[in-house]
Amino acid sequence: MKVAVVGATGLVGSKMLQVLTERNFPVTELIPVASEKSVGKEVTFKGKPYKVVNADTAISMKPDVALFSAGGSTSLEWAPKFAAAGITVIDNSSAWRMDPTKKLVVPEINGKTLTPEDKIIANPNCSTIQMVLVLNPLHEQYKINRVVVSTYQSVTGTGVKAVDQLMNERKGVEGEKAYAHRIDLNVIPQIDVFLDNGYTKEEMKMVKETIKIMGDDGIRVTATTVRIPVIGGHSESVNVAFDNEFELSDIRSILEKTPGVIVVDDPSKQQYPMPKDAHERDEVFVGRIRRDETQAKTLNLWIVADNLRKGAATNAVQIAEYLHAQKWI
Ligand code: 11C
Repeated sequence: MKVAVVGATGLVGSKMLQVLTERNFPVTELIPVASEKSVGKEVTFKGKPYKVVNADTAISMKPDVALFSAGGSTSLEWAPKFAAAGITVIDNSSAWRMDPTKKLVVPEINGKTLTPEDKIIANPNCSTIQMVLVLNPLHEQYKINRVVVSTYQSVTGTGVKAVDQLMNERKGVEGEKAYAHRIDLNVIPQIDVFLDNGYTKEEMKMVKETIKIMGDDGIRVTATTVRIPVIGGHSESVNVAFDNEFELSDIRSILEKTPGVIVVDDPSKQQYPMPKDAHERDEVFVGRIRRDETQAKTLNLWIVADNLRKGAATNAVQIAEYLHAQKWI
């Protein structure tokens, strides 16, 4: 299969190449695509060098599928052109997520809603993916009515410039800044831009994407998203109110049986999920499972995942795997 990766030189794009290799996706030819300033550079995939091309050239090379991670404006401009040429696009930007004509997919939850007619498929935001993977099986059993989430997000969610800012600050070296504030030895309660309602765009992504993926607008979500000086993954403190009563032991066993989720929850051994352990793993880790003692039918959870993997590249490749298994690509 010919696979184009649009934004191949970015953090998520490089992770897509790594995940395609690790999962043995049947790539016969890789088409790395990037902005004009990277055209002609080489990208190594499975030990072979591939020249970076621009989007026009990529379309003329007729890939079967294109994984996009080059930002919203590139997706808005180019995804329809790829789709019009018959190429299925799996888009990691926010450009198409809330478009009612496009599916927003976490394969384990709503992969089955896909059809061969879906030519632009949206990959959700990283902080949403890891939360819904854990919440969905609990919603099916107990019906969630409200979620209060606070995130602790890795600088890798911003990109290479933010990782450089953190490392430069740590070494005391001057350099380019990705954030308006110092990030090392600090916490920034702002991810993406502020909207008119006082929430950030990242917070509202968690609200709206959760409802769309889980297919239930009765789930009310309120979020505070925070950047912390960490690299391995995003962490989330999640308070979940259900319509129905639950037993903690049942919650644990539902989560233990959920594909892609690993329960790490042994307070007696100080075991709980942490970004350093989730780093470079495809699974979503959940722990600190306990009742909210202030309110009936309410649960507290701590959820951690590598935002570049299940939060981005792995989820996109899993969508491609699903399409391939259906023989649609
Ligand atoms: C962050 N969640 O950690 C963002 C990055 O809509 O795909 C991903 C943004 C998106 O900064």
